[in-house]
Amino acid sequence: SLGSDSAKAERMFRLMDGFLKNDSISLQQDILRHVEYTVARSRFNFDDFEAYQALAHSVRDRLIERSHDTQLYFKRKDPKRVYFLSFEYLMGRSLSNSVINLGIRDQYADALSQLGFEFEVLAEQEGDAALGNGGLARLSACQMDSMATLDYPAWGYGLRYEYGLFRQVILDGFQHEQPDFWLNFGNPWETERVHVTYPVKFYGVVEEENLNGEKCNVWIPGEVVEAVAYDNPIPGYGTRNTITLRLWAGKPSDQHDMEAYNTGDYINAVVCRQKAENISSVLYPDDRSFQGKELRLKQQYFFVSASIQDIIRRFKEAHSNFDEFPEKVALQLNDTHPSLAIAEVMRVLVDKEHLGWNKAWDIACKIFSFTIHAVIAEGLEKIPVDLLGSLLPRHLQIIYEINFKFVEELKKRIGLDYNRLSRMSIIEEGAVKSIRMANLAIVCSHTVNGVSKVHSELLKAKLFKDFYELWPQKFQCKTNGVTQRRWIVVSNPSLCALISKWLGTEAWIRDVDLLTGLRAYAADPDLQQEWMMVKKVNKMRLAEYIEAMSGVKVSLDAMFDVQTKRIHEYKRQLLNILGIIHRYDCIKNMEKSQRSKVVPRVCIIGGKAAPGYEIAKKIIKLCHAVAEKINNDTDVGDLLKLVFIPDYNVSVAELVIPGADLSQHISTAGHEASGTGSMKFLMNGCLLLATEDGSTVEIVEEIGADNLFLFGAKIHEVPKLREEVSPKMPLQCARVIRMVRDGYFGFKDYFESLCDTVDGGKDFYLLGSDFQSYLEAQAAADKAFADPNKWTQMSILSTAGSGRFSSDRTIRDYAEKTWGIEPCRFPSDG
Ligand code: OAK
Repeated sequence: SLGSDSAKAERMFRLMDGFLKNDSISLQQDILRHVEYTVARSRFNFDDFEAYQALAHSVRDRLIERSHDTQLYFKRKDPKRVYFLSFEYLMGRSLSNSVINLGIRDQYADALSQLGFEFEVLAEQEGDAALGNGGLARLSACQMDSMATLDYPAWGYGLRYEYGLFRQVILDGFQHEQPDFWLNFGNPWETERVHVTYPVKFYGVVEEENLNGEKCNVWIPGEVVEAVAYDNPIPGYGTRNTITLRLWAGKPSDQHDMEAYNTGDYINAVVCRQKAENISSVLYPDDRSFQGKELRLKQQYFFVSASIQDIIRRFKEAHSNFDEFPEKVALQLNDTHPSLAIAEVMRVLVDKEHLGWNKAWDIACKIFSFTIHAVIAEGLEKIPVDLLGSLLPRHLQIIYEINFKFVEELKKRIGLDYNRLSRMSIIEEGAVKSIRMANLAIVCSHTVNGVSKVHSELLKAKLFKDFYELWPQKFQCKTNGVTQRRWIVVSNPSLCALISKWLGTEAWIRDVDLLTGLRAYAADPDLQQEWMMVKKVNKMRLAEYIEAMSGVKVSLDAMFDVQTKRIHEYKRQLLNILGIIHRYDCIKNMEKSQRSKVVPRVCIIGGKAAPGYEIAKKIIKLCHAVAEKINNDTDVGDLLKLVFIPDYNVSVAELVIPGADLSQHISTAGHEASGTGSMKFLMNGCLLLATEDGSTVEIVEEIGADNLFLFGAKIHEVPKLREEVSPKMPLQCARVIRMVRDGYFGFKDYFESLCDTVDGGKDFYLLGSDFQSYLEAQAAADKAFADPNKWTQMSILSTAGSGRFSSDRTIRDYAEKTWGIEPCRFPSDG
């Protein structure tokens, strides 16, 4: 007999021969075993993709071991946990990142080469997990990596979209969207937890019932959908801790369907079951403009309800008294998208746990924190009351109740200032009565964070001024950061090795402040020489990719000037293109003898436009039309090339960023909440050409204004410039716009409305007034590039100053100042 539990465990451990081993033979055996039994191919005959699948499964086995250890350890220690609720995650590929964080990349590379495969080639087989749009979503992914690495007891929650962000296909220079059915070939990283499912209710009515003499609300739903958990392991670097990103998928609920079957309409009942899966089927591709769509609201509640049920179940496993809830649980709202969680927590505590309103509210106010990633009021989510009332009738009542109590309290504090009361109310009156999700989040959260210093100040001075005056202590700043594991170690192995060599340690991979140690060698000719070599190799890799994608051959001696990010008017890709036209025009009009003085450039632009964003799509087309003209002009040759990189995503970014000499972050001041792309370029020793917006202001503090190229109006100057009745259009800007209007690049009529945004009298994004200063910054960049040693020194100083922009710093700050959690490290270095 097996006897006691520990004897049982001991025997099982022996039967499995301990943990998986990481020597070369064991890894080879594991990979072949997965070829034969998981992928079900013969181990004598399998291709690169099948080899990748087998490899991924063998890595997954190791991740699962660690994630079991971590969860058991958390369970035993029962620390306060943070639950990170985000509607979007841009994870990209997982293979390289996982083996690097597990510390067994070289062992795998060796094992594969013994089998006749190359690690890098197999890693290329993996598709991106693109369950998000842009900055906010990639930030969530970076922060998960930091939470795991810093041993925080954290969980990520999100939605398992079957279709991620659309694939961008360019036809004749126009963007077309194609579905990204990323699960087509299976997803080796996830584990479906068939037993971790929760019913999620929708529609129906609320009835008052009498429970032991007390009135109580009972929600009788009209539809129930089951949420099933898919767990994705997130390994930390230099630790055994492996945390979990739990994504929910929709699944038909048997409970609800019984009735349909009983009515005899079998076929219809089966067809209806399919509807459940639709909830998690597709990611909305608009990253800013908000539309009050029912499916979107359904997605939000579905994800929130399943997550809250899961969190409460875990709490109840170890505790019976909800007074302890705030000591054990922190809930982080990543923007307003998950803020229905507030109403849901209240519903569960009041209607199901019968805690009473005041006690429930007291608990809710202690657990929620909220981070906002937007700058302008128009982008904030507003849910029409009618929509919410029909989909979630009980939640609407709860939000009304929260608002009623809040407004009553407010009246006591500020008196009957009706304008202010109506601005602060969670309910917006008007043609379409709606719920202001940001107001709901602020009222309940103990902390409201901005994502850069200037953004946090803007929130206090503008967007949430009224709330700041009421609750100044709630408002904090957590400047964004990115993970150096993904953005240097995985994507730029040569730079990684060079940094470790000169610092004499790899410790910077966990302790990124050590990068400042590079400052001492910034002028060292040997380091500079090696640094340039690394950049050259990365430029070569990028040049090959550009040629393969666009057929354009580019010179490695040229400055690679990159602007890759979502296409938005405020990000001003149009300013970049107008600047390129100006450069082209100058070269064309130059004496031939002068041309040798021109610093050659390869201008690279990439990014997706939201499918319904017409102006952004025109910017993409203009880029292609200009590229067509320039790249085929023999007068210009290698002095200027323009390429658009299609379908920009995380894995393309990993290739582009290390190969960039210069990158542009040129939003109209006051529009970019933070910007995180700039941080990735900075880490990779790329010089920035930027406006003083978002986190650039802090980058300047770190590396000094001499080490980047700043230009343009400052935040406080923008309102005044906008007020000018007819904005000044400098001659040079007017001239390039005229070229577009005159059809120099074709598509005359099509570009008309695009030109109007600049010279049509409004120029809201101030391209005209910033144009001159933009050209000056570009000229300064040319001048610096012409002196390779100077440039390389600036490049080294950029990397050396990038430590503050690691998500490790951001996450430590959140843990200490917002969530009140501590590391909980599995006691082994394994
Ligand atoms: C997406 C959807 C709704 C609201 C905001 C976003 C978003 O992606 N915002 C971006 O978040 C990044 C991370 O904080 C910031 O760096 C960007 O400036 C901001 O635009």
